[in-house]
Amino acid sequence: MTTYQPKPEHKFTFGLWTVGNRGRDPFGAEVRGTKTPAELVYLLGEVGAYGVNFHDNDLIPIDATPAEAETIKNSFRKALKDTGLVVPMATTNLFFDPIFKDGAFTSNDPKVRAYAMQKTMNAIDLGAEFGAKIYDFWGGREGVETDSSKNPVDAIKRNREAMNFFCEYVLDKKYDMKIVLEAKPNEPRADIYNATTGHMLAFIATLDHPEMVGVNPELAHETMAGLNFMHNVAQAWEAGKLFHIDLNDQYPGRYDQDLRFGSRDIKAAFYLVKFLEDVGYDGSRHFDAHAYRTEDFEGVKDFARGCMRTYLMLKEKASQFNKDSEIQALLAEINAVDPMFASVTGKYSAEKAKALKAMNFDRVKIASRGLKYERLDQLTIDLILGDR
Ligand code: GLT
Ligand code: MN
Ligand code: MN
Repeated sequence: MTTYQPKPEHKFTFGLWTVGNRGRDPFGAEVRGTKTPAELVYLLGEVGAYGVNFHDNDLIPIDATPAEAETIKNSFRKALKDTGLVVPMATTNLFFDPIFKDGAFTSNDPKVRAYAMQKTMNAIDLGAEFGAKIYDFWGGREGVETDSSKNPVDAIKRNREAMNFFCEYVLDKKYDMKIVLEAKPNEPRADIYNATTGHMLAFIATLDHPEMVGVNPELAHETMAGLNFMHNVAQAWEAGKLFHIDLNDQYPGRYDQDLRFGSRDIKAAFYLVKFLEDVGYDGSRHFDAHAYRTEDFEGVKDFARGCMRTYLMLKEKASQFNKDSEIQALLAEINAVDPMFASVTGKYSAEKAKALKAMNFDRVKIASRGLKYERLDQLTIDLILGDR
C-alpha cells in the first residue's frame, strides 16, 4: 500500500515566499499573518519537505541592520538543523522595492543597474553561506510597458553583461554554484524580455560561461504563454540545461495564479511527472505556488502536502503506464522500426541521398493507416482516473 509519504530523495522544496505567502493580491490585503523564516522552516519540516529556498529579503529584510541580520540567520540556521532541511536554491529580490520599477539589470538608470549588481553579489554570498548550489534569476521587472522607453537589443546586452559578471563572481569566490534563468512572458511588467524557456536557452548560448548557466522553467509561466510546458522542459533537458524546475498550476491566458501542483491540468501534470521520472531528472522539485487566499496556516499545510502527494501519485501512475502491457504494445506498434529505411536515412551521404531519391512510396496507402492514438489516449485517461 503506497502512502505517498514525501522523502528527502524526492527533493521536494518550497520557497520561503510560497508557504509564507500572505494572500495579498492587487485587489485585497493580506489574509494571513507573518511567520518568521525559522517558523516557516518548522512548518516545512512538519509537512515533510526536503528543502527551502529563499530570496535575500525573504530571509533578511532590506532595511535590517547587520545585528538584526545575524539574529535572523542564527534562528534560521537552528531551524534547518532541527528539521534537517537544506537550502538547495537561492535568489535575489529584484522586483519588490520601488528602485526596480523600471527593471534591475535592464533599467535605463545606470545607478539602478549598479545597485542591482551589488544587491545580487550580496545575495549570492548569502545563498552560498547556506549551501545553495543553484542561484536563480527571475527578471520579473526586466521588461517594459512602452517600447518607446527601451530598445530590446540594449536590454539583451545589459542582461548578458550582468550574467557574465555573476558567472565570473561565482568563479572568483570559488562557490560550488550554478546559475538558472527563469522566464516569464508578462506580469508584473506588461512584457518581460526573454519571455520563455526557449528564449533563455538561446540567450545562454551567447554567454561567456554557458556551461555554468541553465534554466528554471516554471509551469505557470509557460502556460500563461499558451505553451506546452512539458515540451519546453524536454527541450531544456535535451540541451543539458534543466538544472531546476518550478512546479505549480495555471489556467492559460490568465494572471499568474501559482495554483497547487496538479490542481488544474492533471493530464499535463501527469506527462510532466512522467517525463521527469523517465529521464531521471535529479534536481529539486520546487513547488513555486501558494495556498488559496481563503486559507489559514492549516490550509497552507494542506496546500504543501497536496503538491507533494499529487506528484507522488502521478509518479506511481507514470510507472504503471510504463508497465501496462496494452499501452506498451500500442507504443511498440506505433514506434516499429522498418529496416528497409535505416540504410537510406540518418547521417547524410551522397549514396543514401541517391538511393532515397530512387525509392517509390505509396503515399495513399501509407496515409490510410489509423494510428490508434484515440485508443492510446483513452487508456491514459483510464489509467489516470484509476480504472486500470
Ligand atoms: C516570484 C515569481 C516566481 C519566481 C520567484 C523567484 S519570485 O514569486 O512569481 O516565479 O520563481 O524570484
Ligand atoms: Mn518561479
Ligand atoms: Mn509564478
